[in-house]
Amino acid sequence: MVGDGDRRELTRRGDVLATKRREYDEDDVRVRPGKSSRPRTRTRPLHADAVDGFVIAVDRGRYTCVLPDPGPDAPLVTAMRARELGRKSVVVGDRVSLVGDTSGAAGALARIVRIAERSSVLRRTADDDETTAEGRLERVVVANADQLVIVSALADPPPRTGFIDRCLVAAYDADIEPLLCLTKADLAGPEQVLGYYAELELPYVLIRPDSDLDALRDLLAGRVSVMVGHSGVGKSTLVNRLVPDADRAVGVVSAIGRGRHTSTSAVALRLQPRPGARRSGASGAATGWIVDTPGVRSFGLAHVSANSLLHGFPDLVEGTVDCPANCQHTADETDCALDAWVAAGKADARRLASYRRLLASRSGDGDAREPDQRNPGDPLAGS
Ligand SMILES: Nc1nc2c(ncn2[C@@H]2O[C@H](COP(=O)(O)OP(=O)(O)O)[C@@H](O)[C@H]2O)c(=O)[nH]1
Ligand SMILES: [Mg+2]
Ligand SMILES: [Zn+2]
Repeated sequence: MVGDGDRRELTRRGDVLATKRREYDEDDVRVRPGKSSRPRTRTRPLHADAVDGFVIAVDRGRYTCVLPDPGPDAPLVTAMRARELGRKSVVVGDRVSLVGDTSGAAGALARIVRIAERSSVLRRTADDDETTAEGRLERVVVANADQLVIVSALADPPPRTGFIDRCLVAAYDADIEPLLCLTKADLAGPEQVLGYYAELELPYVLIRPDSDLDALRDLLAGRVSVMVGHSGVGKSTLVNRLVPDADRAVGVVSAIGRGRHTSTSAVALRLQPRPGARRSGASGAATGWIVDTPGVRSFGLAHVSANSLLHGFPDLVEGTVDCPANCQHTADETDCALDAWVAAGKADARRLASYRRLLASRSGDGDAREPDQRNPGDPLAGS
């Protein structure tokens, strides 16, 4: 179930209804009338002195922020929410305005007074992370991501195209570019997975223990990338190779966040431009960010319409032009044109099956069963 509260920042484009709740800004904040006879001001000062921050970690009401382009050793600023934010949530990836003590000195606490409009929003599934207060409250995992890095091993554990399909739908729906990152290429070839996606122009990289990561680094440079993948596929190994001091970075975040770093919370890690890579921007540094989402198993699609789900299946889109009006494209729709489309060899039957599995799972959003029980017939198909 996705409650109203979960939808408050949901905006979608195109054919999908925008359900954005009215956004509050500081002009809305009523200052309580004081005892003085001063005329009542309806607005607060606009915090002209506020500085920009980028939220890299969230832990129990404390937000770790970096100031723009401060270099690798710049202090991290710890902030709390200002009251005028109202019920607006702050998540990793948010670009915020900070006032107060932004020195980053020990014990210093700044306040977040504004959240910039988000260019994208990724939500986790309803069943993820009900163990922490933040997890129960907020289903937005990351804001402003440019790229979703879908990490899948080619073996051990075997690739699950159902999971990849779900991620692709979430990425296209959120207007985030997908990148398929196939790990353990030393153990198995990518032919089967790539064959399944042959009709899609899906960018991918192959990772093996001895491969240099230049191609991946170039794709990550200057962007905010979110990494997602099942346990055991090699995410931590990859992060540690990309960001050799990742553990230290997380440690710093944890110390500032007043406690243990919870393994379920997302953390943004700064990527250094690789030596020799072309540099961009006035600052000369094409800094990228990789967001690790350890507790996120998958992304929620409950809010995605049947037609928007199709964005993850561009090979099927053309097959729906002969569908009756309001066709839900499910297996129960006797006149759905997708069956004929597949029968005519225009698309892979496994793709239609995967699309329909997503359609079905979306109603409950978050099938609690193991992938193997869900898709007994097709070893590639689990989600
Ligand atoms: N053969 C092989 N093993 C890998 C590769 N990447 C990671 N592993 C191993 O896979 C296991 C799981 O890796 P880990 O990074 O912890 O996965 P995570 O759960 O996604 O963070 C570890 O034993 C790694 O050493 C790879 O490219 N090739
Ligand atoms: Mg790991
Ligand atoms: Zn149809």
